[in-house]
Amino acid sequence: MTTLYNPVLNGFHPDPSVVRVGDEWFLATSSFEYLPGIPIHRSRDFENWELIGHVAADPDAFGIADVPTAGGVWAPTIRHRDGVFHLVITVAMGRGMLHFTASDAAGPWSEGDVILSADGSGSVNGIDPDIAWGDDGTAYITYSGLILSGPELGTHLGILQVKVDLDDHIALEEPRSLWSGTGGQFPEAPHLYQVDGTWYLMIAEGGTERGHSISIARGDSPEGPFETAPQNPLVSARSTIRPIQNTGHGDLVTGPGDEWFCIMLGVRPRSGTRAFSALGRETFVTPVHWQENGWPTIDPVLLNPRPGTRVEVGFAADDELDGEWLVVRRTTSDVVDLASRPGWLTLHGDGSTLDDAHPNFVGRRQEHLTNAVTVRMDAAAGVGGLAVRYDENFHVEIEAREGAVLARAVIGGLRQEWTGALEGGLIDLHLDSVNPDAEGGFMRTSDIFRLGFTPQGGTRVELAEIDGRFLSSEMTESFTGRVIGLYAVSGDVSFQSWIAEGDDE
Ligand code: 6LW
Repeated sequence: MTTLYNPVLNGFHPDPSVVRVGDEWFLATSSFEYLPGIPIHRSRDFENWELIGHVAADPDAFGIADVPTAGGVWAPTIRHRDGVFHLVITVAMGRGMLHFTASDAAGPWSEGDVILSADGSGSVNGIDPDIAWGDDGTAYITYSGLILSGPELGTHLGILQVKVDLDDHIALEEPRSLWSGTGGQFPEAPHLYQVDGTWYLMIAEGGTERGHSISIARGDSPEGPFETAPQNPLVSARSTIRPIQNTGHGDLVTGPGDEWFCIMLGVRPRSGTRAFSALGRETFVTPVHWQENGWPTIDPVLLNPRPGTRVEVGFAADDELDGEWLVVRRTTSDVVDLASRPGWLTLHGDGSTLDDAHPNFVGRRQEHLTNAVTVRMDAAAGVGGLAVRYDENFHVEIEAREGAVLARAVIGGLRQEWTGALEGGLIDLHLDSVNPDAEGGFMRTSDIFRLGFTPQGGTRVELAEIDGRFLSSEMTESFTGRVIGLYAVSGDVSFQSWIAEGDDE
């Protein structure tokens, strides 16, 4: 019996798409400004998932070297046909709508071809592309695009479709409008399925926040017309106090026993008022049931977090960092140096800071609501530290230099700093995310950051406590989630170890 852990993927893994190939399942999620981009997870039991690779590691593959926050690599669809994996995405404010292929989902993937509009003038203009093939082999791209309507609706998002030539990567027609849901804002994330000869079009509507939902329609052709299901929406947490909110953006798949499931995104806001989601949008799963009337129902998502984790990393010269480490709009090799000081990870500061678009920063998704990270750093030759980043405008860090330690909170345009004295350069830095409820207070927040340091041979010094709510999905404009990592501002800053312990208490 498959255990359905929820989240399926902890930490920011939004806009999930899943495909089954025999007795293996492959999950692709959005990655925005981070690289390597579009993580691919594989499962052989639909319960345990492992990161097996990424679609691309170079910012030029997506066109995100200078992409603004909230732009970048948006929602993928992953499918498999005749031995080939197909993945389509839109890089918002980047290369546009792209089509990647691979014979192995772990990679290597192709370089990505722009799907051109019918007049060849540039990318098909839309987001959340789905790829599906008709019985005659016609390839369809179904996506969310701008529809110009009359004075009442003006310009709004709707579900569009084009037939495409996947050899020349060009649309074979002008976009056609399909069913666009039940009237919710932002119809998006369309996926087409043929089940027992009937075509189903499933979409998200309501927007990716608290109004998010999943709706479905069906017809005899992949081109429609589609009739709406009587029981839409199939999924929504809106107006509930469910612990998993914003549920939507789903993809259907069969599990090990050929039963059906829906993989989707959601958030886990913490605090009595279900207020702030520190980790961003994560991936969840729930059972689907097909009724006699040919319509599916989808169960509410039930929270069932995996056990806590302890990640311990030593930086050996002959190792590469594993794929969980992320950099911002750069390649990892451009930021990380594991060679010049064997046993240490060295970052070479160039004056850029966490306020900038290209920081010298390498980090890992925060995957648990309660978290404690400790790193050993040599601050003798530079300025750097340990940070939790949401984006350039929302980050919290503890920073060291010869003789001094500083905690800093950057929240929108506001900055606050706390300073401490340090003898010598070798230091342990601590950045904890503490459950506020465990501290006895009923607080309308996600967590409390606790920043401190331990000088070599000394005892831990607490430097600052900072309300965590401002680094959450609800407070920032970013579509990502928290990433905790190492950074350098100037000089050569070396780190010897990384220990991160977390659970979902
Ligand atoms: C994604 C779309 C969305 O493409 O946000 O709010 C975009 N809805 O479905 C990025 O996650």
